Amino acid sequence: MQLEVIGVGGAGCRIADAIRAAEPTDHSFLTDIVAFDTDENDLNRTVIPESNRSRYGPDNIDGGLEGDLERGRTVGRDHADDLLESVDRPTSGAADGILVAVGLGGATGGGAVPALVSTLQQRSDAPVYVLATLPADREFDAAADASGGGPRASDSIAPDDAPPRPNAAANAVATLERLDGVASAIITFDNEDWLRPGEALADGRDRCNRELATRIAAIFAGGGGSAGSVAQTVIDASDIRRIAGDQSAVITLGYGDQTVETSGSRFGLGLLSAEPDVDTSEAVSAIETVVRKGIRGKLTLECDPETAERGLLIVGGPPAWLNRRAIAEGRRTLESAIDGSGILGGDAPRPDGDRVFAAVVLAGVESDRIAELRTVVDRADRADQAD
Ligand SMILES: Nc1nc2c(ncn2[C@@H]2O[C@H](COP(=O)(O)OP(=O)(O)OP(=O)(O)O)[C@@H](O)[C@H]2O)c(=O)[nH]1
Ligand SMILES: [Mg+2]
Repeated sequence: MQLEVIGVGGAGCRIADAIRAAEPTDHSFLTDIVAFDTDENDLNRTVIPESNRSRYGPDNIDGGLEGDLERGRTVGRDHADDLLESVDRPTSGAADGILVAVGLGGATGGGAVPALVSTLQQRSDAPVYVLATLPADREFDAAADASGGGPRASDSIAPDDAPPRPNAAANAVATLERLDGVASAIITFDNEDWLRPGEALADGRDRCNRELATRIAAIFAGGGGSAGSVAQTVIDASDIRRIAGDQSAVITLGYGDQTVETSGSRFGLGLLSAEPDVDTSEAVSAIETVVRKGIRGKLTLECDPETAERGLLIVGGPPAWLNRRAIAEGRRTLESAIDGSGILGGDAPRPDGDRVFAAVVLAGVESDRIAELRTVVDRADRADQAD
């Protein structure tokens, strides 16, 4: 399918950059990529062309809106309409989906995205998906330590490190609530789970963004229309729409891949043969492995796959490796892993690829992590009232 990507705030713009870098060379799927931020420095660090970037909001702000979500909402509401006109979006009409990327926890992205998504929904028939990161505990815990008289969090933070964000959990929960009923679906990525123990966000975020972008490309690049090879079962924009729904379902993504031999026949005839000589049992085993990883491995938001209402499986890779029976079996594996009713499966040939992959979409999941963030916020509210 054809996807427009809009990044808002520091995280959103960096994630938009990463998605652009992850676009397969043999399979373009992106229309326009645009970036919006109140923070000029962050915006200038993106590789998105200048004509596709827009700085907005009050002048003379250094470092964004520093976590003040109410301010972010006001600024976002004031600019939501103009922002879309302030950048070049020449091919946006060709998009059959829009993905708005944002880090929940800050003020700029979290403040603006509900208004922006609502504007986009009014202006376009295409679904508007939100791609949202959830904050890691260390962001708000470090801030709490600092205000509690212990070692100041800022003492241990390098100059280019992300600032502590005392409001991150509260902002994330509030923005998620505002997106409910506005976003077509909310694809989530939990920084807490993906950052390594003790790792600062600034050190781990590029790796996290690459992981996330790989999954987004695997799902949205789909299987149809590739130069070399067309999928047997193409997953198109309406399939993704069916699985994602239009009721702001929480979505988590799974992924597994394995590098495979693509140099042609192992007997040295590769240069002469167009199709590499792939052993069926090797192909079946590669697909089984990546499907298992995709369903049972690490998800972008941890949850029990059984809670999912709908699921999608895309198996991709060099065409000679895409064994039909193994892909059909993978679909049945997904079907038995989730409790819901809607399952779709397809393949995505990547003639230039060197790996077999499985990308999994689980939609309508129940997440302990989101419940946990709500509890953190409730506890903080109660403590405030007691003071
Ligand atoms: N995965 C990932 N998460 C990030 C990244 N940068 C920030 N985050 C997360 O996103 C949240 C919001 O941070 P930003 O996107 O920098 O905030 P903002 O929208 O620019 O808002 P303000 O800076 O407060 O005006 C943070 O609390 C982090 O949890 C990133 O590059 N990757
Ligand atoms: Mg910022």
